[in-house]
Amino acid sequence: MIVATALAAATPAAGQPDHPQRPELAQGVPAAEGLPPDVVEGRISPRPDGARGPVPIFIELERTAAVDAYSAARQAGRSTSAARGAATAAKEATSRAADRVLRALLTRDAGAEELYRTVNAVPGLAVVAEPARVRELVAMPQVRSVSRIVPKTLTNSNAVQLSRTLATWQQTGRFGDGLRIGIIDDGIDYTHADFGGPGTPEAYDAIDRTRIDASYFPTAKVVGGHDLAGDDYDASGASGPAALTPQPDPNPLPCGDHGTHVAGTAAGFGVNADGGTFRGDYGALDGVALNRMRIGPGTAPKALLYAFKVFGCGGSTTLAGKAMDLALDPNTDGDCAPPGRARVRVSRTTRVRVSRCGCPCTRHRAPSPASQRPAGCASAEPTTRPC
Ligand SMILES: [Ca+2]
Ligand SMILES: [Ca+2]
Repeated sequence: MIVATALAAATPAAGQPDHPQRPELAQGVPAAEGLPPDVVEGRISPRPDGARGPVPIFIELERTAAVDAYSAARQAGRSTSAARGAATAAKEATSRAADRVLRALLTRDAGAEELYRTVNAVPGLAVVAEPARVRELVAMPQVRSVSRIVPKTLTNSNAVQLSRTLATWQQTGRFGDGLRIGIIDDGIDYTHADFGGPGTPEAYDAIDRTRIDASYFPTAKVVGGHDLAGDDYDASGASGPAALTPQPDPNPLPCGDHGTHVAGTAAGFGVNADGGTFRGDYGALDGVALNRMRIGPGTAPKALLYAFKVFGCGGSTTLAGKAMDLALDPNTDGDCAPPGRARVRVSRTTRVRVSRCGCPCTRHRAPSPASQRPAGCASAEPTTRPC
């Protein structure tokens, strides 16, 4: 099993209405409003040509970036102090150029406003202005280029393109089949459509958070897990002394959506534009199809998930170590390899590889007794594949 931990502050509650047009759908991952495919594939910045303003525009300046000035000084054998001085001089030169360009812009467009300046990576000036007036500035020697600033939105539909996962799927035909991923976080909303659930707040709200309802959990995607914390748990002390004591239960349904987002990024099926679970061929997807999806697939969409809930509904946790221990044997039957293939890193130097047939994991080269081997395991399996 691959164990993913993401111990960050929990984000707003799952199960809340998530889309103005589809209030009946549950939220867990931000809705997808993908970038145009040509922008993603070719890194093409839309030009200000044809845009009607005022719009946000970045004016790249014909000056030296501070980081380049610093690096050049160091490579020339100058001291760090001298390099800092070179960087400072570069910043000041950029600022003077920005002042001059901004004054020129304001004489053409009195309503133009400065958004910010950049000096370290790319010397530039960001403004909100009429595009036609900004284009006139390219005649100035201080201006290298102008380009529209593309507003960014919270989305994940392009993630598998930007990470080249889509190309890998198409080249290898592998989608995470046979892998299991343990999510150590604030739980996984297994009712979410990204995991094949109903995808409605009603389903989320109907569940007793302290017990297992077999009609909802485990699922074909979220195949196991445990709530090590209980909803009232908070290790920070801010919620009072009673909250310091975990109240474990078998149901890892989360209060927030952090673990759900992490799980979706790892192994979510993806959600179609109509809110339904994507059941198609991942290898046949392209940028256009991904952009149409409400939630893009995870990078290993056919992997299975385990939810190890270590947070309450707020605060902090000290239970991650317990979760990592449990991840080796989620169903606590002493067999650390559920059927399938698993790989667990248990220390910096020891890698445990468990055979595909699910033979008992052993830390030694001695063969496992036949009585401990699941039916179908080759008798020599543990000896030829020591943990
Ligand atoms: Ca619970
Ligand atoms: Ca087990």
